[in-house]
Amino acid sequence: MMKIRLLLLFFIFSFSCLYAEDGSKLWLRYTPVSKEMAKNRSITADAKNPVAVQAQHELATFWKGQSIDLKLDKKLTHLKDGFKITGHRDRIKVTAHEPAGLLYAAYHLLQLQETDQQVLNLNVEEIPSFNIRMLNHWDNLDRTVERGYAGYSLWQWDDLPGQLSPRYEAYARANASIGINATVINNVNASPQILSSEYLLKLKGLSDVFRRYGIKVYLSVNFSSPKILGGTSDSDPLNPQVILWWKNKVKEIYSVIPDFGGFLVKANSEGQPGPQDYGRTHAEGANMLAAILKPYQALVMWRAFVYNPSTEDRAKQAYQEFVPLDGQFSDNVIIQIKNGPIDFQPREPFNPLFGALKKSHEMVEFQITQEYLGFSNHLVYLAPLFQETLDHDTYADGKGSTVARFTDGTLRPARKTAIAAVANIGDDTNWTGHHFAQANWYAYGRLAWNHQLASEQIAEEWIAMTFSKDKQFIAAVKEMMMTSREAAVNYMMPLGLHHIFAFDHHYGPEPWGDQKGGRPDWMPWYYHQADTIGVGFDRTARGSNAISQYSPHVANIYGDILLCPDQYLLWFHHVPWHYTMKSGLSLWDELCYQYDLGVKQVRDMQKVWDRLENQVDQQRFAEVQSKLKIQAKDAVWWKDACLLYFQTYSKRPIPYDIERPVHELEDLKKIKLNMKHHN
Ligand code: BDP
Repeated sequence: MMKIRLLLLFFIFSFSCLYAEDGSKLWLRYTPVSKEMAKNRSITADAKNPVAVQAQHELATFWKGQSIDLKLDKKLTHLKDGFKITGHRDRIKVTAHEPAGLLYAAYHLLQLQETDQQVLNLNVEEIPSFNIRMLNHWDNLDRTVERGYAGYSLWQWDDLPGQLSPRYEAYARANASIGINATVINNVNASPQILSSEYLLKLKGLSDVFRRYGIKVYLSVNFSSPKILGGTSDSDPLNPQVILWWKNKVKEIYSVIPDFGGFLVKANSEGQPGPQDYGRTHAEGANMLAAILKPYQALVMWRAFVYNPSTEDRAKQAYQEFVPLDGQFSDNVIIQIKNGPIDFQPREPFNPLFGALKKSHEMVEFQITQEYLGFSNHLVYLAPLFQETLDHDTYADGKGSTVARFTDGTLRPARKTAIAAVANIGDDTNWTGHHFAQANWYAYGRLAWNHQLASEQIAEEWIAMTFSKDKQFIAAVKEMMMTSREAAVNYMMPLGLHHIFAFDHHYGPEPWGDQKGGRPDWMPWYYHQADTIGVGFDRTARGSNAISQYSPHVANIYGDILLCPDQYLLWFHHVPWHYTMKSGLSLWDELCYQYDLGVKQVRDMQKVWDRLENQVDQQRFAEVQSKLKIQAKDAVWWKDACLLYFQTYSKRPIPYDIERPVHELEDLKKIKLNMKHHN
């Protein structure tokens, strides 16, 4: 009896081990076809290119249908690196213009298979929305990751190029499976060292792996590299010695990485060097590099994230610096613009630079890593945030001038269109710290491929491939994901509040924050402007007039307190506590209910997840469950901190039908987390 029991236990144990999941496979949990099945199939490719071979290999290993023919057709230029798939499950023809298109088609087919979709009469044509679909890693050479919450950097510089971690290929494959075709591997606060000959050889090791998956490597460069690395007298972009140094450096890069993509530059921003150090403009700096890269068909992504403490409203500065330069940038420069005018807040209106630049190429930069969204502790599904920005109508060229259409080549023809996002990837086993943060990497890739996809659909695909194909399971998890971003906005910064985070590390609330000697534009009070009359930043004509940077149609709506949507109210207006909101409540009461709603929404997320316990493997279930507990506690922390603090100004009671605060304001003010961020 005892023996049988032991045996039984052993079986159960090995069974659960077999199915134990640690998240390392991401959404790529395909199971290989049996040897038997593999024998009777034909998966052919007429191209010998390594990317095409990879496509063939993926299908040969995982596709459960009969025959697939992969073909390149040089005439089909309109496809770009997209693809065409025709036929039915057992006889499929894939055509592409680029080898990468064949690979994307392979993953498309596998996605259909893995999500149980009909593969009967296929007639699919997919053309990507943007030419360059890019990840930005903020990885330092010492393997710390700026704003990274998933362990150390994936790039093991000490071992490169001799030793290649298997994760490089897994990373490239995951990216290719969602259409990402470009990666900036180092921090925008760039070390000049990355351009040393030693590091370029290490980089070659990475780029050789990535190339097989259709991914090009780009670098963030430090504008002072010529002086620091090359010993020139300065790094003035008009100094012939400096230009010569860059020329030689670029030549060297191409001698080791023939398909190198180009440079990303953070210049004259947050203390980084740049052309302004020498009295030159952003355009002069960008164009110098662009001219050198042009013969190689390469690009300069020049960031518009600039601000300094002297401006009266940080939200205005990028526009003020860049609009006067419009028309001066070379055609292989793309201005890389953060989605909102401040900095990756839980919710921001769109950046007014979109559309305002009439003659320059522009691209969106999102942040997948959750610097301002609870790090990898909070479940926040970001597809709705990405979509909100892309679908925003700027009205800059009349109705329908969405951010997506300004950047995808529709309204502003561009040599190359692009989109970027700051990665949330590190060397954690599950890649992203939180199992659900994988969905944000996935969703970004899917939207970069097709910005018309709905967040719901992307969530469904991801859940089915990552967890379970069960319909009820998908519906429940999708609902949880879809509310998660609003929940975060509600418990952190509802109604247009922004940047009231704890200093420096940005985890948790600190609306009272006032660091001695700190820059005013890094202080929460600068952003919330709370006083005994009300709260919010007046950006109307009576205030900073940032509103004037938007097209008149948008400015009229946002600038009018009666028309401004609630979600941006305190972004654009300083509103009295007693002001009657659209709901009929006073601003103060509304604010209280919003915070309370955020807490409730997280509680509901916990309930949904706990109910699914039997449908998720044990490890991932438990890990997500414990993160949700942290999120629920943090939500209460946010609510109490913000309401108790703002109450010192509003002097009004917290409505009696909502949960009472469980903290004392004075205790919350004492919390100092030991989390320095790495620059
Ligand atoms: C801010 C981050 C900072 C980055 C900067 C940037 O706090 O660490 O260096 O953005 O985008 O959000 O350059």
